[in-house]
Amino acid sequence: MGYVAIDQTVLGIPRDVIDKDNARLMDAHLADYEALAVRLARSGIDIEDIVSKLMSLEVGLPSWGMTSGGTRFARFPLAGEPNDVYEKIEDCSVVQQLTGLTPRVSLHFPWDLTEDYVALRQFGEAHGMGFDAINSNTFQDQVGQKRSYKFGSLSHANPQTRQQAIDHNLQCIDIGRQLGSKALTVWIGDGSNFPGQCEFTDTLERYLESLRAVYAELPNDWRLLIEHKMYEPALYSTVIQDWGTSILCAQALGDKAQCLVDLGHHGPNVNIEMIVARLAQFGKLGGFHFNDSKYGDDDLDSGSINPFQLFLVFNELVSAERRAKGNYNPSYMMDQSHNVTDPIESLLNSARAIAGAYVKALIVDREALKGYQADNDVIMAHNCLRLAFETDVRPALATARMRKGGAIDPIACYRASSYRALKAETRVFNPNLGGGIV
Ligand SMILES: [Mn+2]
Repeated sequence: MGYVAIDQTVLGIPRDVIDKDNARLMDAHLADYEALAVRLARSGIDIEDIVSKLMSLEVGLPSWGMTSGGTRFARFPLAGEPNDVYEKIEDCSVVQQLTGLTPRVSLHFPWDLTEDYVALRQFGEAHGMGFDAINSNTFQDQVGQKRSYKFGSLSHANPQTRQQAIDHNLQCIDIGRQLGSKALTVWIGDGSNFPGQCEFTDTLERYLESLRAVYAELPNDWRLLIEHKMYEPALYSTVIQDWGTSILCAQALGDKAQCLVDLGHHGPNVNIEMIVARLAQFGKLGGFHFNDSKYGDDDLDSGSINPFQLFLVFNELVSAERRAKGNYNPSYMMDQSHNVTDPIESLLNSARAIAGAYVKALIVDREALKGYQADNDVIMAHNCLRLAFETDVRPALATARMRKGGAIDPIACYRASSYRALKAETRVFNPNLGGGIV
């Protein structure tokens, strides 16, 4: 597939807006960067190493997170929000322009259906955007669909409904091939609302049989990512409820099947960083959906509620990366959508939180930590993590962003560009007041 150069003239934020905003902040930024460099050098860390590692971090954007769409209850449409997959890619490209961290978008079908995927791919490339994992959707019915998913999809009792869900996943693979995707993420809403509604073993058997049919058609260089979720929309049981069932299915399917961890899809107080470690240890950590939650949702911006948890997750990811010695490539993606902020601003904040957690994990003194652990020096082992977590790494993040053409302060720069207000003048306002997403 030919390389399409990024077309500077189509990008959402004019270059001079970024340059002007960076110039405004530059003196303070350089002083802060120097102070952080000195601080890290005292611990034997070269800030340039950290910045260059950070510059290779890539996190996928959720197409479904580009509209002010989702709670379970209501939408409050935003003037200038995107109406179709092309406009979503324009907005993703703004996040990429300002952060340099998000060069791919993860599409969701049938929500993102369009006519010509070669054209879509070229449009993405011209905007500096590639395509991450394709998400299938068999958790809601579409207009004109023959069979309902009300009582399940890949695990449905009726083989024709299962086949319809299989066919949809195969269609997603076909679209993904045209876009240059390398993964299919399967999350199903299948489960039960009442004890007795489903037989646990039979439904999982049917799910596995269906997924085998999908797996058989997966290109060799693709991954099948199995996403678990403890509850919702099914409120008593879900078929793929936790990482245990997820890894069992991934093992049963084969090497190309791996587990995807969504931070919001666990019971309260579950030690998610430990799940990350376990899946990585057994080669089954395939992907990650970043978000945050206070109670039982999966929609808030990364790091907005529990930044320490995000850091601890990255601490395990960095550990796993070091242990894997080059054989480590989970897909990092964001999965968030609520309805009280401009989604671009929320994604900019999430990108910063994710990058910050990664850098903090990179500066953990792992050798010292191992020594403290060997000596059972609990306080110093814990403080070793705390020291990294409490370090203000924002100047390193800003430097990495700038070196990729982005902004010292992405949100200030975005606001200075009036991007959303300008889009409100040209995009159709669709007062779709329907329910949100799950
Ligand atoms: Mn997710």
